Amino acid sequence: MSGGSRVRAALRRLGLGAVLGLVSAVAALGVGRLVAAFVRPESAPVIAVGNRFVLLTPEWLKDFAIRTFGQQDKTALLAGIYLVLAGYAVAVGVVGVRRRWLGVAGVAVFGVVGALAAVTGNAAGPADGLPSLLAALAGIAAFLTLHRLLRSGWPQYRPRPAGTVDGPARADRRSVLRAAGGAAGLAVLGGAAGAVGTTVQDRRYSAASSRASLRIPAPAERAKPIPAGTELSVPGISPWRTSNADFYRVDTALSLPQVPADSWQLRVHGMVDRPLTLSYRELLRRPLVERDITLSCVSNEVGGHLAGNARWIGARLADLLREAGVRHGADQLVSRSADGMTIGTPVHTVMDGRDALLAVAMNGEPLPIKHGFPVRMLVPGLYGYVSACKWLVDLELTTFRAYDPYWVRRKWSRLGPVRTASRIDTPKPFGQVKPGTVPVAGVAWAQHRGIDRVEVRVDDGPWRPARLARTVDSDVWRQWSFDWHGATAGDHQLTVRATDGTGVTQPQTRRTPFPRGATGWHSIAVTVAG
Ligand SMILES: Nc1nc2c(c(=O)[nH]1)N[C@H]1C(S)=C(S)[C@@H](COP(=O)(O)O)O[C@H]1N2
Ligand SMILES: [Mo]
Repeated sequence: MSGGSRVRAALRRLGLGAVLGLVSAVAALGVGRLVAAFVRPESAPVIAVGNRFVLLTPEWLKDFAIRTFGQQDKTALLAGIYLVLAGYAVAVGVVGVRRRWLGVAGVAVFGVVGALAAVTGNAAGPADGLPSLLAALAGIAAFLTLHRLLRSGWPQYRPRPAGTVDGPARADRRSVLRAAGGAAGLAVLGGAAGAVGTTVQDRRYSAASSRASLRIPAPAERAKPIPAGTELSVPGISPWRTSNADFYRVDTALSLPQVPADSWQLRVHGMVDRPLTLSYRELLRRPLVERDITLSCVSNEVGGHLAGNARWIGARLADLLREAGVRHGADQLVSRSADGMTIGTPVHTVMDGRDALLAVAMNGEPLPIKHGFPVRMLVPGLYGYVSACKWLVDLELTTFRAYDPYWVRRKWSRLGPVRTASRIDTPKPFGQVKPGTVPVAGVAWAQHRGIDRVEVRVDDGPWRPARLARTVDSDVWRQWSFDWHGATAGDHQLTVRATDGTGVTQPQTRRTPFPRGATGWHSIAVTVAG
């Protein structure tokens, strides 16, 4: 064979292999999705592998993903999985063009990996392996079908008796058309299976209709009135109340747990005198309170946006625990979610009179699905990872000695009181401002201790007090503003620091979010126009 024809042969094999592999993959994934719709959405091969990946991801990689992709980290992970899968499919196809059994083995390996990921996932059962296994069978069937068509179109890939060499590499037109038609047909079939699966899954699993048909009763106790002057009108400052659309989202769920309200149950058990089970109706019949509470994430970097303030409606958690009768010695409340998350909260923070809630509404609507529908926990003053379990289904009274929840097993701190934080919202980092008086403003939070003072510093100048907005109570963040007078042309640095209600000022020392929350002052560079 000449050099040119060898390259052509290699390219042809690559092309045919890619079609063979990718079409088999589409068939497999489509069937996997379809079967998963009848088992459990989390059992679909790609979702199962993704969830497994999230569970196994070391903290540094997760940190990198959140820093690089931010709130898009899940999209990035799924895109990564699809890319790897596509590469694998092409490789299996290219090898499989010549060696059929290797192609079959390649698809089988995909099925086994998917099935293993699925059955070892959170809250998984043996049936979770089914979608991946049936997906692999469909992939193998597609592979063999297309393989036969390809071999009749391209005779050079037919098995040859030992000792013979490649015959003339002429593809006959009719067989080539048949092969192309077969590939297109199989891809369409796979895509259709996937589409039907998605539709069925939305019907069978979506909590959207349950959420849409709900009415949250008026709370027995309204939120405290918001004093005039709580919200400042400086352009560019974070709104005092964060809309549901803008509220940050942090969780490990690749596919959102779908828990219809009428099938929701909460079990309260463990170190209690009277274990109990609560339905959603029973929960709504309890006296509901409405509260403004700021929630923030331990993974928030200095100056970051993983914090928000919302108006919640919920039942008091302390009352419920009192009814169950917390036994002496129970110091950890472990909450579990429908997707198998475990979160550990110090019992005394729930019982000490603060507004620890089983929340059902957020900013005037039933909890959005991504924020934990139908019920989530909230404990003012604690980071979300030790308090704010979404899609809550189980509460167990236990001890810190007896049990390490999800994040603690990943070496995050057992206790997660929020650290005092302050952020400059305006001007924007590296922004351009006009000389003269520059409005500087932002928010500061130290939930349950409150914010007593915010100070701003220009370059290495003295700390000057910012104006503090009024506040409802210590569980919500506080807006602040500062007029920077006499801003002169050139590059400058603005720095903010806050002092909490106990008189402690934010330390300058920069610490990473891991393992107990970031510290340090938020500082931005701005240019004053000449
Ligand atoms: N089920 C479940 N609940 C969860 C989490 C999670 O991963 N799964 N993450 C927690 C973390 S780390 C935070 S900061 C808050 C974020 O709540 P939000 O997404 O409503 O802002 O949810 C908490 N509750
Ligand atoms: Mo978090």
